[in-house]
Amino acid sequence: MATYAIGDIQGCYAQFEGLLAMLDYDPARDVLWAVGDLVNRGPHSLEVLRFFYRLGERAVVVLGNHDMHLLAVADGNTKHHKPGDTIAAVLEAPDRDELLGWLRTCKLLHHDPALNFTMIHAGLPPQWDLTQAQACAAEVEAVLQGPQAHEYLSRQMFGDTPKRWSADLQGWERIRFITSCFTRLRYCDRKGALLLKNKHAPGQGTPDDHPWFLHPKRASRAVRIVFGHWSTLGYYTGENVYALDTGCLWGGDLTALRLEDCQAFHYPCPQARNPQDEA
Ligand SMILES: [Mn+2]
Repeated sequence: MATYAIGDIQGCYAQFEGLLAMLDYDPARDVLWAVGDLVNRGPHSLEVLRFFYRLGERAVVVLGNHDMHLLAVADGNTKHHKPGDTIAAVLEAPDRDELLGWLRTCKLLHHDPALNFTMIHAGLPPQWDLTQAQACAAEVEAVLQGPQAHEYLSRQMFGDTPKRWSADLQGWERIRFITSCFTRLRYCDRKGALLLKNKHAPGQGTPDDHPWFLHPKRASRAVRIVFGHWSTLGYYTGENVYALDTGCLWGGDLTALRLEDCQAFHYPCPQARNPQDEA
């Protein structure tokens, strides 16, 4: 029995199947974790969603920005629909409500004490320890599964403010800040404010761009974290984190990390998307 954390798949179902074959994955024996962004930009989001949905408790998925985007568009938030989106097959599928209903029950953070691993899609602000991160994730999960989900998905979840954590944040500002951290964060400045526009590889920005996991005052340093979202970072280990987005979509690899012994597996992928086509 093994537990494999899989990097950002983004609808690249054939490459995902290739990786599973490389792992000799057996659904009767093994458990899959996915760091989110199951869907969009790649060609086969529907197949990826169905695969994880059918695994039930043999899989753990945390939500990424593209998964949230799918939920928002499906909820009617078409003004955020982008020309490069490849989610139409999901929206038109006969089982869409089942799949999207399941996706809404996925978490923003998963913590497994026995494996000593925590999984998120993007990042944590330096001020949060694990307890704070778990509490914040639960706040957004409750909104997504509760009566305010429509207001959240249609009007409140998108936006780059507020940028700085305060325990006193309230209402939608608080929910939006938490969403930004878990689904979009790569960099913070020295004072711990989110730099959500920055997508570059480490070392290519200004000296005040701190990858969230390198922030000198990060309160979650004692926690072993697996995450995705950052294709220009590539496979990275250090500071107790494992970054698994290796740019499958862009002709890089699709990566799995076996959590029992931290062995990484990289499946080489043909390019499914040209970065120059991206807005
Ligand atoms: Mn992402």
